[in-house]
Amino acid sequence: MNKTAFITGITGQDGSYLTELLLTQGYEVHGAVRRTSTLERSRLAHLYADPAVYNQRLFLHYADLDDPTTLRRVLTKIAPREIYHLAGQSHVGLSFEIPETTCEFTAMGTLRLLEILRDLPEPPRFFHATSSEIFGKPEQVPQTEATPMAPINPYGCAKAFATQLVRVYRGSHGLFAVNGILYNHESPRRGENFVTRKICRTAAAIKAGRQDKLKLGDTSARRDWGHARDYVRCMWLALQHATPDDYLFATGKLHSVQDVLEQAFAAVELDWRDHVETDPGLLRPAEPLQLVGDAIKARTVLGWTPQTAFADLIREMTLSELRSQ
Ligand code: G4F
Repeated sequence: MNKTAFITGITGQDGSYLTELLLTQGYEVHGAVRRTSTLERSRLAHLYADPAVYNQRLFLHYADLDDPTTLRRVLTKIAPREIYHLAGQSHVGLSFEIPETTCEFTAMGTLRLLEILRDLPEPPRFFHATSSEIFGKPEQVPQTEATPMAPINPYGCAKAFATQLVRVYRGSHGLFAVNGILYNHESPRRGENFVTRKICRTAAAIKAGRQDKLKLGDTSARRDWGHARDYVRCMWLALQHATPDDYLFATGKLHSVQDVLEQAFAAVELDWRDHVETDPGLLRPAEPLQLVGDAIKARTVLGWTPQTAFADLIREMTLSELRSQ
């Protein structure tokens, strides 16, 4: 079997864990990087610095979702069996500030990629990392693959557009195209502007005496948080199945931002009440109420279950931050 994979968003949290997984599965891994990426300091640095891996089994190409000609050239040359499409502007709060950029990359970028795949002589299997944000403020709790899409922010709208197009290209053009509806997934490699990393990082900085206050938005907001390492495994499993379909990946458990605070500050033996302040500027114009998923289909069809408990995730993230103080 041709074990060549191509990843958009390879330098991100999920891209780096997925690269590690695919390398251990014997894949040759190719990734698209933007010309502005600084690889030495990226989440791929350990692989980039390994002469047995970089340019032997891991290859990086300058290509971008807003430059379809380059993407087409790269994909024609390497002819991957699998594509994992993880790239895009993924910060919900920021999508209210830069809605056009968000839609350009997240929605149109996906469409451009699907158009390229359609023309390839042997279209690769395609995984699209979509989001629970497509559901907006769902009436159905927990959500499933059948829950209607009704996004409430620009990011969710862009993802809903891309998700539906993946279904169209699967149905109308016969592509092996899969949507993975991913709920929040975190790790020590999470971007610093997402709430779990922000809290864990600041708790460690306060412990180290380098900071005193942590400013947050809505601490009563609740999410279904899992570990990114578990979520890249389901991406791979979805592309190994005999037929393409949509799958929802979630832990099924809701926790609040407040719970993250309690776990993170407990890990550094501090009381969060002494350090946390509300910043109205961090409140969002609209918040989902109960984004929690039922991953029964992924469990029964793909054999996927998340392995990491919420408390262990937050503790791992906080201790990792403490080590880098
Ligand atoms: O960590 P967050 O920014 O993640 P959010 O908005 O849920 O989005 C993440 O998960 C989605 C999957 O469901 C992905 F599609 C998306 O790409 C991204 O990965 O915020 C989580 C919650 C929100 O309710 C937010 O309002 O935390 C609340 N929050 C409170 N204070 C904050 C803050 N969020 C951030 N980023 N920063 C704060 O200071």
